[in-house]
Amino acid sequence: MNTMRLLVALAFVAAVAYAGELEVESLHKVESCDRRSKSGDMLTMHYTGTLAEDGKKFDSSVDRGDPFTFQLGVGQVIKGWDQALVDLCPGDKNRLTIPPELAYGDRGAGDVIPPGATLVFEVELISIADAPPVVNVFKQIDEDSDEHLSKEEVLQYIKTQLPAEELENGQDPHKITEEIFHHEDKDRDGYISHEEFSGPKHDEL
Ligand SMILES: [Ca+2]
Repeated sequence: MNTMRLLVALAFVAAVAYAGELEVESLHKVESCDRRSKSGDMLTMHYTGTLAEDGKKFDSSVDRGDPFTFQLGVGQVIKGWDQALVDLCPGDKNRLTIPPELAYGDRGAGDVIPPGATLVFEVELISIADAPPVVNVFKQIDEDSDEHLSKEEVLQYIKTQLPAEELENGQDPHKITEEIFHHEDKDRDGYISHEEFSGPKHDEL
C-alpha cells in the first residue's frame, strides 16, 4: 500500500479530528439527483485514506486509478463508511473523520493502520447501482420441487455451472457431487434437505 505523506490536508485534519465521533464535512455537494445512496445499494467510489495523527496516506483508489465498488450497509466496509455514505448524490465529495471504534479499532490493520487510529477519508461517490438479486440456489437445483436435492439434481446443476474448459481440464462433476454430498447430506440419507443445504436458499423478501 501507498504510504506517501499527504501534506495538503494535515492542518485541517488536526482541526476537525476529535475522539469518538464520526464527522462528515462536505467538499462538494451536488444540488439534486435522481437517486441518493441508501443501504443495500452498490456504490462505486473514489477514496483516499489518511491517518488523522500524521496525515500519512495509507490507501487511495485515486492513485490506483481504479474506483472501488461495494455494497452499502452490509458490513463489507468499515462501520464509519456504512454510516457516512448514505443519502449522497453521485458527484458528492465528503471528508470523513472516522474514530477507531467505527474503523479498525484497537487492532488496527496490517502494517499501515496502527491500533486505535482515527482515519480520514476523502470520498467521492461516482455512481449508484442496484445490488444483484440474491439467487435461491436451492430452488434452482431442486428440479422437481420436492424440497430435497437428489444426487442426480446436484449433478445436473454442476454440469450446467462448470465451464467447458474446466471439464476439459479434468474437473469431474461426479466427484464434485460426491464432495458436496459429503459436506451437505448430514444425515446421510442420500438427499440434501432444505434444512441441510448451506448455500443460498431463500427468495428475497
Ligand atoms: Ca439428507
